[in-house]
Order: sequence, then C-alpha cells, then structure tokens
Amino acid sequence: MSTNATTRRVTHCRVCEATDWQEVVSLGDTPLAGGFLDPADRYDDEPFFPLGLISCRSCRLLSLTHVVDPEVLFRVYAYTTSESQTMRTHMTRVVELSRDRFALAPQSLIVEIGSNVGDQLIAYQRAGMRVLGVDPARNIAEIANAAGVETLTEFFDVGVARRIRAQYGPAKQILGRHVFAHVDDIAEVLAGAGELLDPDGVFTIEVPYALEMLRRNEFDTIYHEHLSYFFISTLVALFARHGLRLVDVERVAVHGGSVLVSAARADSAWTPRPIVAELCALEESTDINGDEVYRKFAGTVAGTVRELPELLRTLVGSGKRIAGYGAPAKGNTLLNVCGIGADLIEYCCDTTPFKQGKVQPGTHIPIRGPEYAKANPPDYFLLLAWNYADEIIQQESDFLANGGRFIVPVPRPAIVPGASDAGRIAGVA
Ligand code: DWN
Ligand code: ZN
Repeated sequence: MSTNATTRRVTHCRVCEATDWQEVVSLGDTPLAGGFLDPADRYDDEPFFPLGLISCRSCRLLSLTHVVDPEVLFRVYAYTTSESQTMRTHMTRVVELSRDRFALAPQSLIVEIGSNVGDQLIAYQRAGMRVLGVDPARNIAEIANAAGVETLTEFFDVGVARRIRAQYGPAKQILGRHVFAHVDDIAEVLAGAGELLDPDGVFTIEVPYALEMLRRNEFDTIYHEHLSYFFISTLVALFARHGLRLVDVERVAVHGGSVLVSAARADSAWTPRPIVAELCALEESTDINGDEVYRKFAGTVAGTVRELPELLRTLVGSGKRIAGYGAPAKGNTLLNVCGIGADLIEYCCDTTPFKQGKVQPGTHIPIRGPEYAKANPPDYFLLLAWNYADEIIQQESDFLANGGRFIVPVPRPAIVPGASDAGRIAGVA
C-alpha cells in the first residue's frame, strides 16, 4: 500500500528555494525504516512511500524526493542512542570540543534538539552545564525525563524557542546531533535558534557528511527520516541566508563519517576556522557542482543492489545460515532495496528492547535479542550496523573464533576475513 495523505513531493530546495533538480537515484517504494511491526499473519496495510534522491543544481543540497509527515515519523520513535563505547567516547568529545572552542563556562545553558534519551546532555551535565532537551517522541522524552534530563516533548520551532528563553534565559549552545537532516522547515528551526541563542552562543549540528556518503556508497543511510544530505559549502550558504556564520567544522567518524558544524551570529566575534575553507575547496575539487559525481554514485549503488543478494543467495544455496547484526534504520533501506528477505536472513539480532520481538518493516524478518543469537549462531552475520564494525567485530571474538564471519554491505559487499583466513580472498569486491 502506498500512501499519499502523509507525503509531499519536494519542488523547491529547502536551502535556496531553486527548482532545478538533478535526479540522482530512485530506490523505489519502501516502508518506513523505523516502522518495526508486531508479528502478524498478514501485513496488508503496511505503508510504503517513494524513496528517491535529488540534487539541487544551485546549492547542491541532496534531498529526498518526498517528505513524510513528521507526526508519522517522530512521535513514537524506535531509535534510542546506542549504548556503545564508540558513542560514549564521541559524546564526551562533543562536550570537550564545544567547551574548548566556544568558551562554554560551567552553568552555561545547553539546549539540545532531538535529544533522544538524554545521553548527550548527561555528558554536558557532568561538565557542569545546565541542560534542556527538546524531542517530539513521547516514548523517548519519558525515558530522558526519568533519567534526570528535563526534556520538552516538542518539535523545536520559534514558539518553543521563545518559551525556553523566557523561562531559562538565552542558550550558549543549541545542539542538534543527527536531527537537522530530518527537518523539512529549516528556516523555522534557524529562526528559533535566532530567538534563543545568546549573542556569543553557537548553533551546533552533527550531520552525516554527504561527501562520505558518496565516497563510501552509504546509500542505505537514505531513508524517509533523512530529508537532507549536506556538503559544507551548502551549509555555509544556508547559514548566511539566516544571519548566521559557519565558523567551525570537525570531521567525526560516527554514523559513517559525519561533520560537527558550528555557526554563530553573523555579528558575533566568532570567525571561521581554516577548516571551513579547506573543506569547501575539497568539495569543489571533488566536482560536487557537476552532475557526473552523482551519476557515478547511482552506478555504484546499482552494483551493490545487484551483488549483495547474489552473494547471500550463493551462501544460502551452499547450506550456510545468515542473520543480520543490528536492526538499524539504514538496514531497512538495504534489505528492502536489495530485495533481501526472510528467505535469506533468518533473524536480525539487536540490543534495543523496543525492537526485540518485532519484525523488520517490509521484509518481516524477526528481530531477536543477543541471547537468541548466542544460542543460535549463524554462519554469517550481515553487518547491518556497519558503522560500529570495529567495536562489534571485537566484541564477537567467540563467534569469529568458532568460524563465524561478517559480511559488510558497503562500500561494496565483502566478507570480512578472520585471522585464520590469511591468504584467502573473500567476498565479491
Ligand atoms: O539519524 C539517525 C541515526 C543517527 O540514528 C536516525 N534517523 C536513526 C538512527 O539510525 P540507525 O538506526 O541506522 O542508527 P545506528 O546507531 O547505526 O543503529 C545501530 C543499531 O544496532 C541499534 O538498533 C543498536 C544495534 N546495535 C546492536 O544490536 N549491537 C548496536 C551495537 C553497537 C551493538 O553492539
Ligand atoms: Zn538549493
């Protein structure tokens, strides 16, 4: 079933309002990546929505072709920040970088948009800051409030920003980690930031870096929650339109290669660090303003969509058992677009209690907890949560020692060799 009532086709660029789009890749109709379902005999009413990527020829924003109503996507949310060492270390670093670069004193007010269960704000609390979370997901905000992180159950907009300022005062930092790409009305959020920000405050976002998505073929990070995929040069232009100046970028490894980007009021004392111009030059030299780089990306995506199911079919055909490692949102783009279903993947193993016992959207592969995977180890894990590859491969040393192997889907499908595989060529790429 495809639904029109809750979708809108994108016509104007949400950064620069231009209407000249290059079609990059169409991934067909897919279910919502976070639309985990209770097991059922039939799934006739499951909604599917068009999923396609286009590039604005004016500012090179990469955008989805269709916007799904945020009330549908974000009021009940399956994703809670992963309890991984990688993420804990990263969150501490976000606090240190912000404090050191922008002179955040103890007791500064930090407001986080899309604050999820509050883990990032707890790291700020430890550094002595005052914190406030804003997150529209009722189930998630409840967990954060119970953990002692005051969280408003709201979409951030001008009205919410004014209320916060009246009650708590201006914010020294407004933070949005992996949420800005989810916002359709960017102008409203930036106007809200303008209302709430202290004259010397910074607006900091962390977004997947579009250059990395293209370079590493991370096409599975394309799904309905992610409306925008940003280059630094696009963000420079965006902030300038809204009275802000992009002053800092830090490249960070999380979520497949992201950027932590800070903007200050254009009339503040903060000036751009050299990295801003360096990354704009890198993007220029990668020819992001031409069409070819996007055509090439589409070709690589098509290659993976062909090769990955072939590899899995060959393994299953020779009697091997395969399970998915993790049930991340991006896994559902991968599985649905590649046509990989329960005939190839027995189950997906995920640590998130909310997902366990449910089935994956579209493919209806059951989701189990780690104990089940321990008791029923497959021959191969398809590493759907590939962004935690190092940590997961390390923690699954028993699985590897017993002959189990991981398959990574991107940049090209490949079997990760174990220590005992020296000299053998694995995978298809
Ligand atoms: O922007 C978004 C990003 C930041 O987070 C979202 N729209 C939703 C979400 O995307 P995701 O679901 O692809 O995120 P993760 O963090 O890659 O998800 C990893 C999944 O794998 C989680 O469900 C937890 C699970 N996991 C696991 O089962 N064992 C993770 C690790 C590290 C593990 O050891
Ligand atoms: Zn544009």
